[in-house]
Amino acid sequence: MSATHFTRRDIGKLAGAATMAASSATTAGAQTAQRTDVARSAPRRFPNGFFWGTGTSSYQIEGAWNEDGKGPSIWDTYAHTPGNIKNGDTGDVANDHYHRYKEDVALMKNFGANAYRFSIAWPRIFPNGTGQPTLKGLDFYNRLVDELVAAGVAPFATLYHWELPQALQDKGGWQNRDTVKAFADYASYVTDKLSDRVRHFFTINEFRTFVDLGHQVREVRVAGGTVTLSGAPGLKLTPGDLNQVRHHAVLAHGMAVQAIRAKAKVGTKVGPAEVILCSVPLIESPEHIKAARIATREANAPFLTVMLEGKYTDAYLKDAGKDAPKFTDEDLKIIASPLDFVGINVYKPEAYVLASDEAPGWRQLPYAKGHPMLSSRWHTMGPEAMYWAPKFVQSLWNAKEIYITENGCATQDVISDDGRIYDTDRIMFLRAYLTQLQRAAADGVPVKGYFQWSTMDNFEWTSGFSDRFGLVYVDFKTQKRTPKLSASFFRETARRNAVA
Ligand code: PNW
Repeated sequence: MSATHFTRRDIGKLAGAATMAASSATTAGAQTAQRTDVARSAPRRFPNGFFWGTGTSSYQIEGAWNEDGKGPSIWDTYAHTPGNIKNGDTGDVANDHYHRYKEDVALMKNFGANAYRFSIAWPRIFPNGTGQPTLKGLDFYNRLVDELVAAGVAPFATLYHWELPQALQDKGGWQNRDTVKAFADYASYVTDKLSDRVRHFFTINEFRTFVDLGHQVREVRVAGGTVTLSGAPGLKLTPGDLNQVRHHAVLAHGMAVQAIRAKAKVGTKVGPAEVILCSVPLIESPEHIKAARIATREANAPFLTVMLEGKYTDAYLKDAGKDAPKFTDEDLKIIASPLDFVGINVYKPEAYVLASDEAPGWRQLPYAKGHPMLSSRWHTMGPEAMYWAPKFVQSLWNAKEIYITENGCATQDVISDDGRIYDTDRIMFLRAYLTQLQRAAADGVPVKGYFQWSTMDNFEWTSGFSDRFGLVYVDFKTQKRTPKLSASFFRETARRNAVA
């Protein structure tokens, strides 16, 4: 069988799903008949009630960058500045999701998702960051949420996926403590309007990424070396100023948690969605596991650790010295406001580590030159992170509920002669990571849901449209959406509530 000679039925057999198309007419009986063999092999099941979702963010898909009274964000400014984004791409139109959200919700329903993580663009609601809201901006999210609920897809909303209103950046952005209060006010307004239908709110997405990439640069270890990453607003602050921005970001999270609790309908849950820097023990023996756990706690000191412990670690403050953030005890109490869940984005290990006799007690290993990479230049393969990250969140901080708020990879998808996209690399990636997540769940780690990144190809920040993360292929010239083979894999996994 060559790749170009698959029939629809072959695909169904391969992926264990009837087909990925909405128009599929395969009967339930035929599906069961095909599946008896799979069910008896390793079931790799997830807990009952598990959420199977995909994720996106507003700037990456919505387009309509200046419609219906929306104010500019720092990403509009950054992407409009020549030289910042690969191929000069921008999110001005992106996936045109602002106008095509109904079609996109239908896609999610077709690939069997029962949850969707999206973000709300702050300057769509408050064009200047504070003051008068625009009702048309809010209305878009009202319609989106209604559409999701009608489709049986639970909405999970992120309040900040990096779109600071430019008007606030002009007043110092996250360097200015007033931004913290402005964020809490915006969170309060949105909760009041949406929490009758949105039961899960994420405060801020990837503190580490927007703070460090946007206000300095970040070096990431990859196979054979390191790469440097950057982002909006494109500043290069001193270490002391950077630490203060980090502090303001977690303070904004804490104040938003309190604002959401004050306004939310009964049963609304709230937590962060942070990209955890997870050290993975290269060898799974007690000494190396312990070293990796301590390393993970320290690496996350300015973000998850302070949110969950209510203090900066001694090592973080000592290392920072005179550059440590300025804060009060009251700040720390706010930052550590009790959470309903911890959301973590897991793409790769921060590093593989081994225990060491020398301080600080562990050694980060360089990635081997030939270590497998995914298409993004920062993306090293490391499925074990999907076991150890939730495991450490439980053992370090005793989290009651854990969500995997992002996991996925970019691929260099091509449309085959038969019109399909055979993203075998994405399926390999997802299966490897999900197998590790299931291992954590089987250990009793309280994972409640998993959000694949991303629902569809979209604007991948400084990489523009060149890194394709979707379960659904998007032709950005025509806006045509085509589910990839991985959408069938996702659908079968969600249907079975087990790794397919
Ligand atoms: C996340 N890294 O960014 C963001 O939350 C998404 O908006 C983005 O599209 C997605 O992951 C894919 O990049 C990351 O260097 C940026 O490890 C950098 C890293 C991880 C995630």
